Amino acid sequence: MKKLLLAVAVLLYSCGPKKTDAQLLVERIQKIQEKGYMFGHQDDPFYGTTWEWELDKSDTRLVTGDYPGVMGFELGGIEKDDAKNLDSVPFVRIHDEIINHYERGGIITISWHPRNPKTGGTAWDVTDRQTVKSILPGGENHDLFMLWMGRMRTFLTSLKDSNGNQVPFMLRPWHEYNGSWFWWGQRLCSDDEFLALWNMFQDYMNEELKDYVVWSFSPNLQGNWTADAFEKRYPGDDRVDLIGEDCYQWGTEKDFVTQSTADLKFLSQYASEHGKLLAVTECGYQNSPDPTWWTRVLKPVLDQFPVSYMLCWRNASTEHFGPAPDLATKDDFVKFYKAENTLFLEDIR
Ligand code: BMA
Repeated sequence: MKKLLLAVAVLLYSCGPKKTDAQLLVERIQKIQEKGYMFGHQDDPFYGTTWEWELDKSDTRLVTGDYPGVMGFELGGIEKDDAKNLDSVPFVRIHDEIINHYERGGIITISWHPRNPKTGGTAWDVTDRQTVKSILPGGENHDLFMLWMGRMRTFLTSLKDSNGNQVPFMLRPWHEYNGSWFWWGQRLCSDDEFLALWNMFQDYMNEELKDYVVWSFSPNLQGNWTADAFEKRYPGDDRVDLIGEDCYQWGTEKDFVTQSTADLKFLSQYASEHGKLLAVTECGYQNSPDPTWWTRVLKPVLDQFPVSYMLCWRNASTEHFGPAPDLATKDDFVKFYKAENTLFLEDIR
């Protein structure tokens, strides 16, 4: 009898729907978010303000002693089979650092700034308003773009940990679409074309990666969202796991605080009503001109909302956004790091 009960229990257990790695990642982020928000940094392991390409180095760790919870990686260039991405990072290195961060317990987010498939220019080439249309089914560049997406997918499916298991990650395509500086931007395609682009890309990636991708929908700072405006290019609840926004301070502190507070108010409400995660998918104040920006400007905005992570952009030789040991923002960043609700790698594993 005991054996029979056990067998029934095992059977019932194994019949229950098994959660995918993507669902488990969403649940992990939800749980983390109850404690605060993770700090993220783009290209953290590749270069900083005082070093380049060394192994096992990180500006975040040089300042705080810990790694970011989230690391962001960029795949622009993979579409052409380039050896290095558009920021000169070798794809083999990107591959290895994604796995390193995953294996140390961190979370990965991936962006893609593919070249303009119609003009051959960069992602920022906005000279042709037919680019999106031209890559949709029936368009003259559809086959080319299928090839580009194929190369992207081949890279993504090569992300296996040392046990041979696929690494789950957040994928954040077509970001800042509400601006008009990328070929997929607001004035470069219609709402229907944008949605068709999102769906085509997502469906293609999902053919092989459905169980491993947390889909991140990420407009740029808007300042005046309405549900109507937001929903025009929102792919739908069945297609999005996380709603985020790229929130940089480009102008005055007052504008940044007013606009990001307004947007996060709208987005947090939308995300909560639709059961989605919320994040600040990119942020920063270029070249760190304000030594107390982290705790005096950014933190009070973030603290008001259920943000799961914020990711500051890269520390390149041409521009930097994150913490670094040689910057006047260093002490303030340590203060930010020490706050209860800012979470780094050790806080999430
Ligand atoms: C932008 C800048 C560029 C970079 C691109 C992709 O915001 O940092 O220099 O090439 O992101 O990483």
